[in-house]
Amino acid sequence: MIDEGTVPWPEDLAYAYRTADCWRGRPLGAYLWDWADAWGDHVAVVDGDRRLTYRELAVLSDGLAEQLIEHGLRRGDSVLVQLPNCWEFVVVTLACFRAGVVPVMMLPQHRAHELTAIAGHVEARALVVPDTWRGYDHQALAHQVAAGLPDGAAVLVVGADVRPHSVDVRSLMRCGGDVEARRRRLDGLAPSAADVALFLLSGGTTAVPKVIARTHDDYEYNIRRCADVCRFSRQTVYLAVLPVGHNFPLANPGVLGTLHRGGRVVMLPSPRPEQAFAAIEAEGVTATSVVPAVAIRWMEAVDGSGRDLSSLRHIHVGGSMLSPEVAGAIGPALGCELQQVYGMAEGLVCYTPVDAPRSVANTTQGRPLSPFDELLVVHPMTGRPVPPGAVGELLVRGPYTPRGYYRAPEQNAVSYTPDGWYRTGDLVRITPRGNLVVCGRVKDVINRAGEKISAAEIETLAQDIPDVAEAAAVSVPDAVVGERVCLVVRLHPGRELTLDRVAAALTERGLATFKVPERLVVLDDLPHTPLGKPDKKALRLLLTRAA
Ligand code: AMP
Ligand code: DBH
Repeated sequence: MIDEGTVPWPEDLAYAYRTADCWRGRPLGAYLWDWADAWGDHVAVVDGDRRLTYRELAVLSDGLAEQLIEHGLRRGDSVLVQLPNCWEFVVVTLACFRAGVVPVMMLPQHRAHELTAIAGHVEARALVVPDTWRGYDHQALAHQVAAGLPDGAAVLVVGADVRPHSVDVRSLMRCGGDVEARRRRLDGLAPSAADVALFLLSGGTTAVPKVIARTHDDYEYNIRRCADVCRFSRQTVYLAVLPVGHNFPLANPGVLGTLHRGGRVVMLPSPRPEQAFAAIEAEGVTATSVVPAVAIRWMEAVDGSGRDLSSLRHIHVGGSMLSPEVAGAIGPALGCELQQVYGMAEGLVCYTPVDAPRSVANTTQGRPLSPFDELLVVHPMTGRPVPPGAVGELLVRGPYTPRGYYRAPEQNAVSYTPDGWYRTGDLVRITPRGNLVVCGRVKDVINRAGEKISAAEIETLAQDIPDVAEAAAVSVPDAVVGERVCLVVRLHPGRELTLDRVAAALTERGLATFKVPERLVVLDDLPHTPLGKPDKKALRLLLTRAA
């Protein structure tokens, strides 16, 4: 069932990817029982006191998969999954893969603005949420979002407080019955490997986050290659501290890469050093992935933490710019090897290899996962290739980089070239030895601690504040989170505005908190480009001078 909203790879390339053993033609759910058959009694997932073996994981996931079908979900239907890092996330995701239901990976920080837009875009049939999380009533929000959908949607809840009209996810998993018979039934209903396995969100550059459709075939290849490059094995104990709705901790190699190799996944809902260090010590964690902001926090907290981190062998750091100085300090401070990662939910992932010389690990973002990845560095204005080693915008194609966003033909005309290259919006150069160095970007996003925030999304909402005549969202550098959102506005004559009012207005609209501007600058007039748009370059310069 190829969805009409996806952009397929050309037939000849799909054939080449299949014959080259990139695409293995098996849906992700099929691997669940491979793992259970091979490593049944081995612990697969740890979440606090809860420990699930591979067999338990398969049984619970199959139970939930069948119950999702019982509840009317069909192959190809999509389900918003908004859970913190917890064992239920793993079961829900694998159950979806088994049933051919497509999970849409949301973040716990998302609110009405994001949930409503995405649920509408993918025509979600259900939402999976915690009852409450960090003091926020997700269940109530999920019902509100579901009620706004033309056909409604089921609200599936993880937690103790499951209210009337909600469905208890944990009880669905434990539906009893004959495990073997159910396994065969689900095998018979399995999706095709060319189907969409999951939807990822792009940090994006548009007023609403973009949706990326990843197929079973392409995602499994991505997971497998990441696990190879990072040498994941049965001995791997992986700590998931970044929100697992992100591609990076989910699959690069992350949670799914660990399971694919028979290792053990430790789910932790926060990257705070105290909790993370305690988990590393208690579980003998060997690998984890973090954004630079988290790595910096960990380095600051490691002395005097009193924790034994000696099991930690590899730390994968990516998601935003990492200076060579900070990179060089991470390994010695945490007593492990740094691997830099440059990746994107749109596909391409680069890693510095295990055992790379320091010069490579500390100053580059590594090389692509696959020999079939095609990279082109072009002049951002002319689109023509730059000379070898020069800086330009990175374009990419390959076996795990889809050819377009989901149901977004107009955006695709901008973000993809006619011959299928994805325009990353990142400025890179490629070293003589083939390693990539990220040098900046041309896209209009703000990268706050690895979370990408679309300037257009903030501007669209800010423009609706009655006092605002014109708004521009720009990044301001920050020592801790890398960049913060600064809103620059021109007001209608005689009006006033404060940062608190901006924050209140955008929060009221249901914008995720991490996107809310942390600085406000009011100007009499905004500088403009010749095309009449706010001149972001000039604004950033103005802000750095004023700082
Ligand atoms: P997304 O498209 O939302 O998945 O975000 C991917 C983007 O994150 C990339 O296009 C880069 O802009 C940024 N990014 C990821 N890894 C790195 C890195 N190691 N250094 C700099 N930027 C990065
Ligand atoms: O930032 C990202 O989106 C990212 C970073 C590292 C990513 O998607 C990935 C690795 O796969």
